[in-house]
Amino acid sequence: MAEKFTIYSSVQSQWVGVMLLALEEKGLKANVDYDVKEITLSTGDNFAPEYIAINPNGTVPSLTAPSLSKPIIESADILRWIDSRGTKTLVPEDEKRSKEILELMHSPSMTTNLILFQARDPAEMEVKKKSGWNGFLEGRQARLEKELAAQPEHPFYVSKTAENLGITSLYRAKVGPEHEGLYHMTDEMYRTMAAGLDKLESLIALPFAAGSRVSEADYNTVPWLAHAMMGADTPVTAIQDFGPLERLIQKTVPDFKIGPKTRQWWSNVAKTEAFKKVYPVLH
Ligand SMILES: N[C@@H](CCC(=O)N[C@@H](CS)C(=O)NCC(=O)O)C(=O)O
Repeated sequence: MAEKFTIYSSVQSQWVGVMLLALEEKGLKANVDYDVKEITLSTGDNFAPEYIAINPNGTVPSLTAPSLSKPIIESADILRWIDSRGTKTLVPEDEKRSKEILELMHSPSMTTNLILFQARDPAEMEVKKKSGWNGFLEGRQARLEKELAAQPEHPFYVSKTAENLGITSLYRAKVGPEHEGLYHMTDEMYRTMAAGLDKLESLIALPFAAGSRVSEADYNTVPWLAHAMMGADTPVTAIQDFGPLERLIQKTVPDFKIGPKTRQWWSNVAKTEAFKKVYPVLH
């Protein structure tokens, strides 16, 4: 029997979805094939010194196994490691196309944090301040300040605490002129996201992202889109409803549409068993 491994997962995470889709695809079972450690992002468990020792980026997912000399800390690499147990099934037919899709979906300029935390005008900012994301940012900030107090010179805590405070302080402040910079930056970022989704439309092969069968190209893209749709307040069971995400982006790019290939691809991939197991609802 293959060795048992450990996954560091979070129900609050987008990129954990890549790993979960791979586990379902391979038919691996929690507690039998692997142990699960749940990391609560809203209380900054990912910033605990013990977790930073596993993943110096303080992100989820991570995977450890007795045969690995060090943890795997990138979702795309985790998928490949899981896929390499037994016969590989997630290798793309069109490697070049798949590489481009992975680079696009994982690029910092496509971050869905834009949708979750940022605002383009005072009305959006007021809504964000009243949303659950406020508590999420405060929970992280409290944890980061605690860890920084314990290790004041630690480069990770120094930079992460300052980074998180940048956005948290805008949530704390009365909505006013100091938010103007955020609005401008957010608008620009929505333009970039719209262009990225147009690029995805041009890259999708059909019926699946990189050819005739499901591959890593699909399972690195599904979590992005599911999380973006959730962040756009799509009803969580409305898996095929791109309306809320389109309207959100159209506020910056009026003629933006999720294209026909992307729609067809999403409909195809949503029929896979792994998708149905991991995404009974958008998250
Ligand atoms: N490139 C990494 C990104 C992982 C990542 O950013 N994960 C998010 C959750 S979806 C996270 O852990 N964020 C915590 C933080 O940034 O503090 C991957 O694909 O695994």
